[in-house]
Amino acid sequence: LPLEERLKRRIIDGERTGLEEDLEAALSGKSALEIINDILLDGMKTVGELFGSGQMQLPFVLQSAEVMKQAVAYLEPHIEKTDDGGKGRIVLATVRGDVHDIGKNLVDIILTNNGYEVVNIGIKQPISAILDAAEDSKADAIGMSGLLVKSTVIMKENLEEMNTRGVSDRFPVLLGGAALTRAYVEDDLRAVYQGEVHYARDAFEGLTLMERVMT
Ligand code: B1M
Repeated sequence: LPLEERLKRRIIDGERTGLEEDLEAALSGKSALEIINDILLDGMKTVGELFGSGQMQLPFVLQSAEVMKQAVAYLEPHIEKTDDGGKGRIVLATVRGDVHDIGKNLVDIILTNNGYEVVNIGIKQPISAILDAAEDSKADAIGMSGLLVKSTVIMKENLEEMNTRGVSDRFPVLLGGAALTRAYVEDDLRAVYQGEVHYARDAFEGLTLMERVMT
């Protein structure tokens, strides 16, 4: 198989032998971010389709996710960094009940490499833990990720809880994850939240939004 197809296949098959050699070879023609976006994420998309249609079982999805994480970890030092640190601080979490963290961790990498401080508190985080982290770190914004349909409901509940606690004017919120839609965030959730809430389709839009929130 040609290199790009082979890399995509490694994600789909959860095959890590020879992964680093292929990534190294790919780096001579593409940037690390291009490899992630154009090849690896395409592989994860196929995994999602195969799983969704019943052609792939969960343990294999997990293997694919592990190879994806390994590939991103290998590429991370090759991702372009800016020198200007301290542009702002964001708490990032995957919401309560949801374990998906590959997208959230990509957002972490992109923001960190572009001068933001990211307090990444992990997966399955209830709103109380997210708010504790935001208070403790004096965050400028809160980012929530979630891939399950039920996570979109939890995000709504979280925003309502933030209204109730009276912190909505202090914490602009960025939301992302495969089950969300722009319309749901910009129509439904904006009607709920008393502060600023934005939808990020991908990690790069997350960066653009963080830049906007900080100005
Ligand atoms: Co799960 N899973 N999974 N899964 N999984 C999905 C989400 C699913 C759509 C698959 C499917 O059916 N086709 C489906 C959800 C269906 C639904 O809710 N209606 C599903 C399911 C059902 C489940 C389980 C319930 C399965 C089960 O147990 N029977 C279970 C849930 C467990 C739980 O959460 N409680 C489960 C478990 C798992 C694994 C553990 C095996 C594994 C996750 C491993 C891990 O993350 N450490 C896994 C995986 C890998 C997937 C798919 C195949 C791939 C997800 C992924 O990593 N994509 C996924 C299929 C899909 O998404 N279509 C699926 C790559 C990643 C980079 O994309 O996270 O979307 P994503 O991030 C994007 C953007 O969304 C955005 O930026 C990224 C790109 O730049 N973004 C943000 C994300 N967060 C952001 C935050 C921001 C800004 C942008 O600012 C804050």
